[in-house]
Amino acid sequence: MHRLKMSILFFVTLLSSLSFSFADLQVGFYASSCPQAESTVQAVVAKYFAVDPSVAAAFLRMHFHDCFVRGCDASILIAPTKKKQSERSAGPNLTVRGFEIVDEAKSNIEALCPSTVSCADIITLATRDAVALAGGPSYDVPTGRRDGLVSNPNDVNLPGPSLSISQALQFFTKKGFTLEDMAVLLGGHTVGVAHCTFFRHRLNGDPTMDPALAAKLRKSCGRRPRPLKKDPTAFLDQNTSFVVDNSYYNQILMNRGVMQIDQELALDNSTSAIVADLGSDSSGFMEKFADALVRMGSVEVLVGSAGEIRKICSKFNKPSLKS
Ligand code: HEM
Ligand SMILES: *[C@@H]1O[C@H](CO)[C@@H](O)[C@H](O)[C@H]1NC(C)=O
Ligand SMILES: *[C@@H]1O[C@H](CO)[C@@H](O)[C@H](O)[C@H]1NC(C)=O
Ligand SMILES: CC(=O)N[C@H]1CO[C@H](CO)[C@@H](O)[C@@H]1O
Repeated sequence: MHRLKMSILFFVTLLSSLSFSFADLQVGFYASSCPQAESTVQAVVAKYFAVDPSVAAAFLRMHFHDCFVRGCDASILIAPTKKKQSERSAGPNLTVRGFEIVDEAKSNIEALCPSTVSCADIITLATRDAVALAGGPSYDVPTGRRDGLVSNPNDVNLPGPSLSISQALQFFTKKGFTLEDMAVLLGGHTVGVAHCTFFRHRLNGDPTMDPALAAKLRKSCGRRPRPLKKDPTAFLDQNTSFVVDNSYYNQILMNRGVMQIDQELALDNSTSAIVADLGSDSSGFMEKFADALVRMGSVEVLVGSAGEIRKICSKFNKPSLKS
């Protein structure tokens, strides 16, 4: 009797580990279970993009923050409640945006195929679509992610804007990325904005910033530091601020990086040659950026029967097991 139970247990364990290893991410994962999944996300992203092209920046940053904390599991989408904090309560998440776009895509998809398409895949697809709309590469992205059951502000450990290249690199190597990958992914700063609080210390006599840019940013940031909600912002790529292109690299080569990490990328001996290459090779950048985004979207994903498919992206289906 006991042996029978043991062997059933063994068999069940074997089965579930097999199904885990087979159920990897794949392009077109929803082709039969929810054929309209990808087009539904695309339509919602396009609708928002038409009004505000900064959605490309919103999704690139959301995707990065999701994938670099507990893997790409939509843990970033969980709304904090009075009783319980979540990743969104953590400092670096304060200015992540685009939540309402994910919610709209999710509710449209739920109406077509309930409990089938994960929120983690919606972030990934929306990022892909927004990047293409903003002039960046068009690429296939594998899907099949599951949504996580944990979202804890204490897990949020993301690189800060004033780190050195070697300090920042530690965050990327932990997730399986090389120095060149990091340089390519930082190309995400080709769109979007930063609040003055993240670069204000560079505006008075930092010799690595173009004095004309410093003067411009001093003017727009004002003299006094402001709370984040009222803090002015500046474009990270001062040349083509809404376009996913390689102009970020040419800007930082001209000392026109806004945050310290951006300028460091051009100045550090370990990355300056990579930056020069990316700046002079537009199609090379497009290809490498797409490839790096696909790999970023595969970091520590949940697949198979792990996690769940959330019905509402900002809430767990069932109470989470851990906090
Ligand atoms: C060392 C790595 C990185 C650091 C230190 C960093 C830091 C920052 C900081 C401080 C901001 C400004 C946030 C604000 O003021 O609201 C920002 C914005 C942004 N980051 Fe990064 N980031 C890094 C890597 C990445 C990566 C890998 C991506 C995506 C591929 C990315 C995409 C963006 C985008 C698009 C924005 C603009 C967001 C917006 O306009 O709302 N970043 N980043
Ligand atoms: C600025 O953008 C234009 C494209 O609009 C590009 O041709 C040019 O090389 C860019 N300049 C720099 C310095 O990035
Ligand atoms: C970079 O290399 C140059 C010489 O090739 C050297 O003078 C400089 O100190 C190096 N900088 C850093 C930060 O290692
Ligand atoms: C976008 C978002 O949910 N931001 C939250 C970040 O954390 C602060 C503090 O807990 C909340 O007030 C914000 O709503």
